Amino acid sequence: MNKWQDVRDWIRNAEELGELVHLNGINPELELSAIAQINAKNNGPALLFDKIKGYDETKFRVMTNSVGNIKLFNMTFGFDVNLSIKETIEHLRGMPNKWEREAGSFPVEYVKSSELMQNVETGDNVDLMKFPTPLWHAKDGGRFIGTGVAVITKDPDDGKINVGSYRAQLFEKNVVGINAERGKHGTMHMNKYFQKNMPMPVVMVFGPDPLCYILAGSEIPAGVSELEYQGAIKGSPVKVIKGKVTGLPIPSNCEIAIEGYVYPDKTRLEGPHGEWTGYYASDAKQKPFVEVKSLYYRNDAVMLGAAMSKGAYNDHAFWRSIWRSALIYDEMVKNGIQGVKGVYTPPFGVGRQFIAVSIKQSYPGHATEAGYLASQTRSAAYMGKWVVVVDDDVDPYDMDDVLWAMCSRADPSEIGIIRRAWASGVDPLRPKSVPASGYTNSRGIIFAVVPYERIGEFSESCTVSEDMKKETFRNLEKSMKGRWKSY
Ligand SMILES: Cc1cc2nc3c(=O)[nH]c(=O)nc-3n(C[C@H](O)[C@H](O)[C@H](O)COP(=O)(O)O)c2cc1C
Ligand SMILES: [Mn+2]
Repeated sequence: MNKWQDVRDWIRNAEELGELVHLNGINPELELSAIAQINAKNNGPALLFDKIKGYDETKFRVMTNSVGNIKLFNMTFGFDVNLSIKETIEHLRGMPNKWEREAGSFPVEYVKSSELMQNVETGDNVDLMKFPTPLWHAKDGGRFIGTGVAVITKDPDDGKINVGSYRAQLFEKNVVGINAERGKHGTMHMNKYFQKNMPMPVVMVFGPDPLCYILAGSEIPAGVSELEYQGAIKGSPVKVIKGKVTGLPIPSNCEIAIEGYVYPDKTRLEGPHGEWTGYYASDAKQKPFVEVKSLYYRNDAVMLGAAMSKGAYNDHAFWRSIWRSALIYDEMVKNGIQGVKGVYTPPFGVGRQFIAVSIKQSYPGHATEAGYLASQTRSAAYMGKWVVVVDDDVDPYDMDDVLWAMCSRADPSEIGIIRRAWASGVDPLRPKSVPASGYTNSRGIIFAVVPYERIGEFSESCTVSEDMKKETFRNLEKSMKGRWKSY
């Protein structure tokens, strides 16, 4: 159960935890993004940019790094905030399946009004330029108002609601971009409307609560509404307001939302925007966009921002890493892999491109089965790159340990290769001559395990024993004046 109900509550909770820092006078052009990126890399606190340079007369704010460390992750999900990364992943296992099953029992609850309606603008009066919208990267094609964004659409055939995070460029006071890639649920909806030659109604939430942001940015299966899924996590339905223009549900606890339409015959030049791979993946392209018909915002509204960058500098690298580790772990166990001791896909791979799997080997071929399967689980299949299989004496949550195992137990000539796997056009390795629609990539499976037939005769590790490490750490931690972070 969450203790917080809306973004303001969430901020208070984060403050009580000592996990929120207020910053004033920051320039929204590049400086804000630089701070957010460095803070992400440091697993820092949530940042609330209160008085933003050039917007002094307004009280609008931007929050970044909302779920960039384990305390904030656990607070956001309503878990015990003292769980470690390993404990959180183990605690989380099984829950996504349960939430998925239960989502249907938590239909949204319609409410008549909320603080979101404190300010309403419609038609020509809609003006998104009032908000301090950051310039995230030096070579971005413009400012992006939708980064920590939740985009709500409805399947025109079965009426199912989807929430996805698709970036939105700020074009004009009432025109924003929508960049949903192929295969995304929002794109599937859009294609259906366009085939019927109908405009697609859309809601964009620029200040969702951090859990809504996580779910919008997570691959929840098609047909499961992320709003109902959030209800299952909370144990109570998400409250929504029925949009006056589109009839779509708008989370009542959010800070800024718009309603509008995307038209089948209209496009604009969108991008480029620095991506999660750490590159400007593509040039500016003609894409559909949203004509905004109404704008709603709370007084002193908080926009939720998310800086895209390389590896661990990404806003979403941390939470995606935890979330996906648990999903892959579950799928491996469900697929019958025995003796799995841990699965971790660390922030530097943005929860996609590097997976460490620890197993207790119990038969020849066990490591091969675990490594190949981990790479092709549903949760890891898209845009993966490396899987490293380690033995159960190696800590998969500690990259020093994983790399040590690679250095000492992996034989590079034994690396497994999977070809023609599910990739994305944003992969910087895609040659320009290959269209995004036809692009696949390959995977490397590194077996950093003692070869099964050599277990028992392989050199023994001379490292101090776990028990003695633990005891020594406990005895001397204080004398070391905080310089010893772990054992
Ligand atoms: C901060 C952030 C930004 C994202 N930007 C985009 C984007 O611009 N386009 C896109 O297709 N996916 C983007 N994603 C990934 C999608 O949100 C993710 O694949 C999600 O599952 C989409 O929802 P859906 O599965 O309901 O389509 C982003 C994710 C995050 C966390
Ligand atoms: Mn979805």
